[in-house]
Amino acid sequence: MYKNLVPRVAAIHDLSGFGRSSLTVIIPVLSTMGIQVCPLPTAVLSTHSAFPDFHFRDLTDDLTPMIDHWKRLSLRFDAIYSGYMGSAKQIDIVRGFIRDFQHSDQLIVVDPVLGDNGKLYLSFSQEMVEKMKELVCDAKVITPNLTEAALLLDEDYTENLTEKELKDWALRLSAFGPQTVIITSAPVADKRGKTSVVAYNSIDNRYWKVVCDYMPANYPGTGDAFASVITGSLIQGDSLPIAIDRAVQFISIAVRATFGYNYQPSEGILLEKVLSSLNAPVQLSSYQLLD
Ligand code: PXL
Repeated sequence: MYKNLVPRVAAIHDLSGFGRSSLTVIIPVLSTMGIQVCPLPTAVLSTHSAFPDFHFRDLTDDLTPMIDHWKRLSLRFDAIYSGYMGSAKQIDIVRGFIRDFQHSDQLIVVDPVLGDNGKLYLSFSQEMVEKMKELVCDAKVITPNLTEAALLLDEDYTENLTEKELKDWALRLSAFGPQTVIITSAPVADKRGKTSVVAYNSIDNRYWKVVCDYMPANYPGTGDAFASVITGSLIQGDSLPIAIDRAVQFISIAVRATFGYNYQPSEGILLEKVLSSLNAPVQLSSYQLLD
């Protein structure tokens, strides 16, 4: 069996022309981390869906012929990484892709992109939530934010969750199938101005937490950057807590590089200014092992 000279990822996400989200974030992050990205675009949009009047081209009918071509080429992927889906129907196609291209030692990351701040994204309905519940079953790693975790678990969205409840949500999500669950935008009880990432690994039954400062600005695409750093870091062989630490540090640096400007948050974090920090050694690691 041949080995890829550079680790290779199949990236199943949309391409939004403006606003720094999805593939326009995923490709530079993973390329900077030394990973080849092969996009399988689920949709093409003029901008991400937070801008009014965006143009949307669903590529559901193009996925199967593109996948069939990759099969004829016998492509081998070290990781499969999915995110924003163009339609609920695509999820069966993506599940078929995972079945057909799966091999041992392969990383399968599903970022169950559905919503944020307690709300579904504009382009989605409950049907997408139900199909996403199926897709997460095929993943080894999932990276929901708090809103997506609530939607997948049929829980009401609340920011009043204790650490014990967050651990319970992560455990219940891993019962869908993934070995590793990473919940972002997790509240930190009694600490206003802080946010956290809580993770669970069912292989060793350990929970991890990384806390960082909360910045009062909403930049679309930060979830894509976060999940991309997690994917790149795990491909590079990092442990789960180090992968989370690297992703949190990268987002923190990117948000700080952006926040001081008088700038439209809908244009996304100023990724281009901070990409090179991905190649710096991990600075001060701050993860905690939870009881
Ligand atoms: O960042 C997630 C995302 C991806 N793709 C599109 C989006 C969003 C979030 O708004 O609109 C098209």
